[in-house]
Amino acid sequence: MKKTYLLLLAACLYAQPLLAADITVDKAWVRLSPPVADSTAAYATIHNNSNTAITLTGAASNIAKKTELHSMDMSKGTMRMVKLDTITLAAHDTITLAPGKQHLMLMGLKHPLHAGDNVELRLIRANGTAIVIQAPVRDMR
Ligand SMILES: [Cu+2]
Repeated sequence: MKKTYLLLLAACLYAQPLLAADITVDKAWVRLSPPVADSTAAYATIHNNSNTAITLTGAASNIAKKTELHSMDMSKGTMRMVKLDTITLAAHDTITLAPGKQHLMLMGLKHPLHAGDNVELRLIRANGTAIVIQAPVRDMR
């Protein structure tokens, strides 16, 4: 019993740098696109755990030639995608990248995706550092 507790404690201590990260990302996933499509979107929930605002200035992925921050905009009755230069998370803010909302746009896919693949996504911060995420490909049809 005591041994288990100590192991758990060790695991917690080991994990602390991760927990202390100012940005954490969960529920990341990439939409499975039709084989003919050369772009797709990725979604995630991003938490700012810090006391200061954090600005994301871009994104990247190893499977796409270009990855952009996008939002959806309704104008003249038409929904269209708009490229965002930045996404800012206020202190202790959480933003949800989701279908029909803000998302990461993966353009120029280097190879067709398959459900269950793991895709590496990088969120680039204004200070030049990147948050690296692994996101599974999901078939939402
Ligand atoms: Cu888009």
